[in-house]
Amino acid sequence: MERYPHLKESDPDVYALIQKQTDYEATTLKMIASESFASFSVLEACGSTLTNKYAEGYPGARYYEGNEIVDDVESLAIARARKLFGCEHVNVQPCSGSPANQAASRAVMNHGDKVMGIPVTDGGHLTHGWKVNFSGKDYVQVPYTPDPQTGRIDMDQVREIAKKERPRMIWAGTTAYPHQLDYKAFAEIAREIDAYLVADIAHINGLIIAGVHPDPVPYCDIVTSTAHKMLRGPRAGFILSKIEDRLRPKYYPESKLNLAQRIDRTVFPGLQGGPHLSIIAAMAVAFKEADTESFRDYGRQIVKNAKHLAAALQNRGIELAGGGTDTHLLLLDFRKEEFTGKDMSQALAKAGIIANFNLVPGDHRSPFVTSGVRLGTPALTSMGMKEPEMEKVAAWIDRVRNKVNRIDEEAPKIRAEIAELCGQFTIPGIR
Ligand code: DSN
Repeated sequence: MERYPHLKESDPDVYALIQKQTDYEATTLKMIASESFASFSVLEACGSTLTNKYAEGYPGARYYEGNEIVDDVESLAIARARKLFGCEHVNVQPCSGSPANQAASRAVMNHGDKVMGIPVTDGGHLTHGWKVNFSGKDYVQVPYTPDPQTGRIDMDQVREIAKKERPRMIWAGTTAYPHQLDYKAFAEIAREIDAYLVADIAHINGLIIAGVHPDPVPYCDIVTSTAHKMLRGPRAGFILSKIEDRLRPKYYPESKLNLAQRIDRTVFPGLQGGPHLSIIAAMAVAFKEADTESFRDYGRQIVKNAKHLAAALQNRGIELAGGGTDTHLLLLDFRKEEFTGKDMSQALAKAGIIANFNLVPGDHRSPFVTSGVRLGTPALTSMGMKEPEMEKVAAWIDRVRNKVNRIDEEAPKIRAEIAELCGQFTIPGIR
C-alpha cells in the first residue's frame, strides 16, 4: 500500500522530502546513539485524529468537555508506564525530554538553588545545569565529571562535591557516557545531604527494561525520560516519581501537595497547555511494545552489539574513551590523531555511517571540532543486526579512519556496500 497518498497529492514538496529522508535512513547506518526506529503502529497513532482534541488538565479533571475518550487514552498510557517501570506515579504530558526535565527541576527547586549535574561538555545534558539553558540560568550548576584519566564517574568524588556544595537536587543522567550508573550510591549521597535525586534515563530506558542496566526507580525521587530514542516511541517525554515527598517537612513544610501532585501541577498549568493526545496514544503503543520479550531481547542485543563493535574497533587499533562500553554507546577517542572528531564524523557520513562528533574525557580540542565520535547501536539492533554485522561496521569505520581527509573516492564504495547490507534487513516503521 502506498504511504501518505493524501499528502502526495496535496503537498508533493513535503511528501518528496519525507520520502527522501526515509530512503536516506533505509540505506545508511543510523548510529546516532539517541536515535532508533518507531514502529508503524507508533507512527499511525502519532498521525491519528487525536491530534484535533484539546484536553487541558488530567484524566477526570479537564477544562474542556468531550474528553471521556481521551481520558481513557491518557489513563492507558499512564497504566502501561507504571507497569513497565514499576513506579508509583507517571506524568505522560511533557512534550519532550527537556520540558520533562524542566518540570522535574521546578517541582523540587526554587530559583537560585544549586543543582548538581554533569556539564554538557563532559557527557551530561543541557538541562542538567548548563549555562545557556534554563537550568543554568534559573539554577546554579554544581558540576561533577567523569575522571579525565579513566573516563568513569568516581562516586567518592561525587560524594565529596555534594557534601561541600550541598545542592538541593542531583541529576544522575548522561548522554555520552558508555558505562552504567550506580543509582544506589547516588541515593546514599542524596540522603546524606537532603537532596532530591533525579535520574534522566532518556538514553538507557530500554536497557533498564531489559534488565541490563541498574534500575533507578527504587532509588530516585523522580525519573525522567524521552519516549523516542531507544524506547522507539513518539517524540515526547514522561516523568516517573514517588507519590510522597520524603523531603516535604524540610523544603515544603506548608504545602498540602505531595511530590506527584507538585510534578503534575508543574507540567500543567505550570509549563504547558493542552497535552498532545495523539502523541500520548503513541506512547501507550510504545509502552505496550516495550513490555514484551522481543523488546527485552532488543535491549539485551543493543549491549551485545555495542560490546562486540567496541572489541572489533579496538582490534583495529581504534581507541575508546573509558576503555569500552557496557551500555548502548561508544566514544571513539581520536585525541592522538591529526584529524578531529568532526573530520571523522563528516567522513563517516559521506560513507553512510551517521553519527556525531563529541568531546571525550581529557579532550584538548574545542567542542566545535572535538577529538571524539559518539556511536550507538539501538537503531541497527532495531533492524535486526547482530554481532556479524558489527564486524562489518567496524571494518567500514576503519576504512574511513584510514582515509579521513581523502574520503571522497572511497566513500561511494562504502556507501553502496552499506546500502546493500541495509537492504537485507527489516526496518521498523519503514518496511
Ligand atoms: N539530543 C540527545 C542526544 O543526542 O543525546 C539528548 O537529548
